[in-house]
Amino acid sequence: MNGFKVDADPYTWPYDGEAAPHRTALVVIDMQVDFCGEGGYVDKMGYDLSQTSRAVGPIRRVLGAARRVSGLTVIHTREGHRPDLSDLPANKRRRSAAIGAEIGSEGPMGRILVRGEPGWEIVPELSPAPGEVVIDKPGKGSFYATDLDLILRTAGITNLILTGITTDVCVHTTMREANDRGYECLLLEDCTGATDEGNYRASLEMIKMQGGVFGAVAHSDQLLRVLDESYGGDASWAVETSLKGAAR
Ligand code: C5J
Repeated sequence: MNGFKVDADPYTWPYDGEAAPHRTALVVIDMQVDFCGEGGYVDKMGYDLSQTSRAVGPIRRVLGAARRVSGLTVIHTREGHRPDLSDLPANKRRRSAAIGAEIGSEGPMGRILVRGEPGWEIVPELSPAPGEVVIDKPGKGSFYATDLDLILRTAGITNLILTGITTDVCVHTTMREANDRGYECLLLEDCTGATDEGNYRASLEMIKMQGGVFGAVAHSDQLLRVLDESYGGDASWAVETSLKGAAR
């Protein structure tokens, strides 16, 4: 199958010409109730949920398109800790307590950031489909203390299209980790959000400096358009949905 390239900033992605679907993964980072739903961790900390939940619709459209491209891998991640909190560093616990949302404490969506609790679940709109990879991670980066790198290398994946929340924390950490490991990364700017608008904007700028120090940034419309052009009708329903209704 032919590859595709995306009109991105500061360069046409990927750097080496075309992304073949079988060498590419869409990574959806931490789209959990705890980060974008009522009663979750971010809500308990008092941040504006609309800043993170705004990514749900655009990611849904991209997921729909990606699932129709044969050979393209979809990966979801979830941040969370074991119920006995044995994988929760003391400083992380202390900081969460300081802002009134102690990890492991009871909240409206169950124990905050604990695996298996309602708040830890991925929001229903973006539920993993059967066969999609789900990575459980105790930290901010998706590579730390997980088998993500092993899974990607075993599958021969070299290109990562990143989406998810939050832009300045788990998404940026993952992009930096991936970049250092040689993965070619593209972040979809409307498929991510931070708890602070200034941090969101700064995060995008940081990626693009120095010729794309961590990779490239594009709007999801650019990707949807190119998937439609490259793979025919497979992704066209998503393009139509996006271009007609996109709330940005
Ligand atoms: C945070 C994340 N912000 N998924 N986690 O604590 O970005």
